Parts: sequence; structure tokens; C-alpha cells
Amino acid sequence: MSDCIFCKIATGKIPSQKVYEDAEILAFRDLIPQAPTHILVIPKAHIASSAAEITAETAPIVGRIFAVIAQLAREQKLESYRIVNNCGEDAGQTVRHLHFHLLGGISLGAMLTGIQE
Ligand code: DGP
Repeated sequence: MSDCIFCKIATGKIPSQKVYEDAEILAFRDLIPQAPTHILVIPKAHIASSAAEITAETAPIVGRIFAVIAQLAREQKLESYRIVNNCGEDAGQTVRHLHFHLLGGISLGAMLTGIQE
């Protein structure tokens, strides 16, 4: 999508601090980190604007995203971490391109999401 920030990051039009990339998936550091490790993992293609749009057809890439997250957590030496998906505006979603937050490196406490505005 031409007006989507994460599509622009995926195609390199907007620079990012990449930590993982393959043909379908990109992981990069969040612009405003909420924890010492705060990585966003996205499908490069705009397959869904939010988790609400995941279908049986697109679910396999979501599974691969979780495998990438597990690999990244090992590489970042995170013993505990939180995976967050904000689905919809009231849930705190600000970028309408499916993405998952990997947060760790600090005690995240009992907060529901670990993400604060
Ligand atoms: P969410 O609120 O769940 O939609 O998360 C969107 C995240 O994207 C938020 O934590 C900030 C991050 N973000 C927004 N714009 C950029 C950007 O241009 N570059 C990077 N690296 N992160 C961004």
C-alpha cells in the first residue's frame, strides 16, 4: 500500500534498523522502544491491516513470524519476553499493517500489554 509506513520500511523507502530479513518477513527495531529490546516483526507484503484480517490463507506466514520471533529472542538472549499485537484503534494500534511487538530485556510486570503511550 502506497501510504503505509511499514510497506515503505519493507521496501527500503524508509530506513530501519533491521535485525532479521527473509523473502517474506522483516524484523526491525521500534522507533520508540518501550523496553531494552523492542523489535517489530512484519510480513513484508500488506497481507492484513490488522490481526482481525488474518485468514486461513495468510495464517502460515503468521506462524512463520512466530518462529522468527523465537529465533530473535534466542539471539537477543531473552529468557522472558512478551509478544504483543494491538488489534484495532482502541487496543492501541497506530500502524495499520499487521505487526507483532517483541519486548524484553526488563521485567515487564503484570501490565496487559507492556506498551504505554
Ligand atoms: P502499534 O501501536 O501496535 O500499531 O505499533 C506501531 C509501532 O510502530 C509503534 O511502537 C511505533 C512504531 N513505529 C511507527 N513508525 C515507525 C517508523 O517509521 N519506524 C520504526 N522503526 N518504528 C515505527
